[in-house]
This record gives sequence, C-alpha cells and structure tokens, in this order.
Amino acid sequence: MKLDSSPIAAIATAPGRGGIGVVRASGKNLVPLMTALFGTQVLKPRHASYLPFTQADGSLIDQGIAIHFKGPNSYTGEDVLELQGHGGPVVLQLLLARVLEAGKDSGLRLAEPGEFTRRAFLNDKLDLAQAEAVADLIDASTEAAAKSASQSLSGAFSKTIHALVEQVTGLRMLVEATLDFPEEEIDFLEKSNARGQLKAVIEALNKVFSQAAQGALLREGLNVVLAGQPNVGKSSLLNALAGADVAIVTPIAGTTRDKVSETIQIEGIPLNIIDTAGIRNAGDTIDAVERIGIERTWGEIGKADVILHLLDADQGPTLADETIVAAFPAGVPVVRVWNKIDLSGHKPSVDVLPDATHVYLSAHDHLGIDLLRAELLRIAGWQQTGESLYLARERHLIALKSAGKHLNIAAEHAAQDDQSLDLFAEELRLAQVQLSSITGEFSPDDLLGVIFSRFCIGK
Ligand SMILES: Nc1nc2c(ncn2[C@@H]2O[C@H](COP(=O)(O)OP(=O)(O)OP(=O)(O)O)[C@@H](O)[C@H]2O)c(=O)[nH]1
Ligand SMILES: [Mg+2]
Repeated sequence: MKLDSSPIAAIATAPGRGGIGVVRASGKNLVPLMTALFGTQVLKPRHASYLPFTQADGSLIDQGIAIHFKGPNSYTGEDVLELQGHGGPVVLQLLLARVLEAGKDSGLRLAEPGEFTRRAFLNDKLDLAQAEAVADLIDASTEAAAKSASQSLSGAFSKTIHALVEQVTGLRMLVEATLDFPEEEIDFLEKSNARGQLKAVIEALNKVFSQAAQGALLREGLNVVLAGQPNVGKSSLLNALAGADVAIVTPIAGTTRDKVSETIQIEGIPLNIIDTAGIRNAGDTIDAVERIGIERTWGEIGKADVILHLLDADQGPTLADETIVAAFPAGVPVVRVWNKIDLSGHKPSVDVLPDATHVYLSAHDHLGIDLLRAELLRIAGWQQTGESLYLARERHLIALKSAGKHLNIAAEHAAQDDQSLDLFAEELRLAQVQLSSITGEFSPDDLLGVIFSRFCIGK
C-alpha cells in the first residue's frame, strides 16, 4: 500500500452537538494551509493558540484553539493541524469547507474513512494490530471491551506477537545455519535443544491464543435468540434478562410480531438478546402479520450463536416443541429453558442431559435467571482467568491458529528419526509469516484496504 501524503482534512469529532468539535488536517507540509488560514501568525508546534477562524473575506466563523503538530511528532507522522471550535454540525461544516478552500492550492482534499490512521500505520506510528485497536476502542460497547482495546492499542498485544516472532526467528536461524553445514545435521536438534525451544514457542502461542479468543468474545459478543411456542414467556424472559420492560407481555398467544432485541452484558461480554414471534403449530390459523413474524423468527434463528428454546414447565414437553427442535439449524448450541416453574413446582436448576442443557426458571418471578446467565457464559467459552485480554479480531485468531498448525507440523518433523530439516525450516517460515500478518509486516494491500475502509471518516 503506497503512502499518499497529499494533504487531507475531515471533521474528527462525532456528528451532532457537543461542547467542542475538531477539524483535523494532515499532510507532508501544512505550512501553505496554515498561511492561508492564519496569514503571518505562526503556530508554534504543540502549543495551543487561541485564534479567530475566519472566511477568506475576513468574516468570522468561530473562535477556537489551533494546534500544529509538526511531523513526525504527530498522530499520522505528518504535519497535523487541529482546529478546535464549537461542536455544532453547521459551524463545523463551515470550518471544514473553509479549510478545504484554504488548502485547495496545495491539493488538500477530504479524507477517506480511516485515512488518518492508515497514514499513522504507513508511517510506522502504529502497527496493524494497534490501528485495529483504535477502531475497536471507539466501537467498544462494554467497559471490559474498552479496557482490552486500549491494552492492544498500547502495543501489549503486538509486543506479545513480536516476542513469538522472535522465538520463531531464533529457531529458524539455528536451522538455516545447520542447513549450510549438512554434516552436522544429524545431531543438530540434540545440540541446540531445538525441540525444547519449539515446545516452548507452541506453549506460548497457545496461551496467547486463549487470551485472544477470550478478548474476541468481548468484541464480538453473542447473538442469543429466544424461540418457542406462543405464550411460553419469551418476552418475559427478555425483560427479566434486560432488567427492563423492553417487550410487551400479555396472556394473548401471538403478542410478539416484530423482533425485539436488547443488548445486555454479562461480565463485560455483550449479548444481543433477540425476542421473536412465537412459533405456531402447523395447523393453527394465523393472520398475515403473525405469519410474517414467524418467518422472521426463523430468519433470526438462522443467525443465532445460541438458541434459547423456551418451554412451559407446567405444561411439559409437547409434540409441537419436537417439531420446532427438529427445524433448528445443526451446530448451533441450544439451551432448553423450562419457564414458569412457579406454576410447575420445579426448583431453579440446571440439568445437563445428552440432548441439551436444561435450565429451569421463572421469568415472571425472577427465579433461576442467574443460572441461565452462567450457562450463557459457559457456552460463550468464557473463563475468568484474571489475566489481561487482547481485544482480538477474527483475523488474528485465524492467523494464530494457522501459525500453531505450522509449528505443530514442524514438531512432527523434528520427532522423526530421519529429520528433514528443509521441511522443518519451511514450517517455521510459514508460522512466522502468519504471526507477522497480525502486526501487518506481511499484509497484502487488499487486506489493509478492507481494514481501514471500516473506520469512520476523520479517524
Ligand atoms: N406464572 C408465570 N407466568 C409467566 C411466566 N413467564 C411468562 N408468564 C406469563 O405468560 C404469558 C405470556 O408471556 P409472554 O412473555 O408474553 O410470552 P411470549 O412467549 O413472549 O408470547 P408470544 O409473544 O405471544 O409468543 C403472560 O401472561 C406472562 O405473564 C412465569 O415465569 N410464570
Ligand atoms: Mg412475546
């Protein structure tokens, strides 16, 4: 990916009203822009200057703070100019238009989404994992997710990955050196304790993987769909989990038509709970609205990470429930939630049976809700380790997994009697390429394009 260092500008603060709002510009040389905006007034780098922001004809747009960060000591590594004015959408648009006009002669244009951060990456201010953490910190939906994102942004995740890369590189150097002296090949693995070193790398990688996998949960969360026959208490359970009256509850079967969803968090993991229209028996007559509602229910079930199949504990299992279960997609975990135990007399409990885990609760009386929460955490794979987590992305997990696979193949080669050092070396190289792709050392342009285009403009 080539660095385009022509000047760019954008509003850097969120749309809407706020106490202050910031227009940011970045480019190799912003002196022409600053001269056009402020005339002979020289902005001392990294100092706040209180100035009038004016139109070309001298009329006032706003008064605010201008800060010039002289490259390379800036977010992007280029010259950066920040104009902090009042945070109204109109005044900021006027200010941005003025900046674009003032910079026209020096080629200033509107920044693309993520372009500031992309420049920071290309100028080695951040590596790829850190750049992704910028977006993740902005998007974090829970406190735990924000904490992990800032951990990654500070470089802790990258540092761990670098340490793994260094270990692999060390091993590769040993092997490559031996390949140059084939007569020593036989006892190379003994002498250098290469097997021991490889084992240590694999262990370290496994640990990073589990920290990253846990962190990914904080980022992605889970889609939890409540499904079952009408009137079993799906909407009541949504309300109990959310701790608020989110969905309408009535004794009328077929109350919920549109999906109702609410994001809750359990130990920092965002769970998107989706309440759906009750699924009727095939023979039941229903109106057009309810039919559409039920179609949507199946649509949501198709996208679920976990299905909570609600049943009436007082009524017990019915044939209709069997039909529903049979239509659930394979491979998605299902929890059988027996609701209304206040009527049936069951105790709140969890029963792990071969077909599924069964949870007994009462949404109405708030009995056993905690058991369900704990079960959801268990399904999510959440383990409270007390260790810091990295807010990893799917891409990181795939790369870590693949690196682990190559290291394990290398270990198999090392275990054989007729050790093939060529193959051993090649697997180490492949593992290193995977690890380095996390921090962006060997990342193809199209991947970089995808990552940065998902940022918001101004970031
Ligand atoms: N006794 C008792 N009644 C409950 C419980 N949960 C729900 N109900 C009642 O069951 C009826 C249906 O509850 P809803 O939450 O609307 O059921 P639903 O599954 O969303 O129904 P639809 O939207 O029609 O598919 C209401 O009258 C609730 O008060 C419970 O745990 N115990
Ligand atoms: Mg409902």
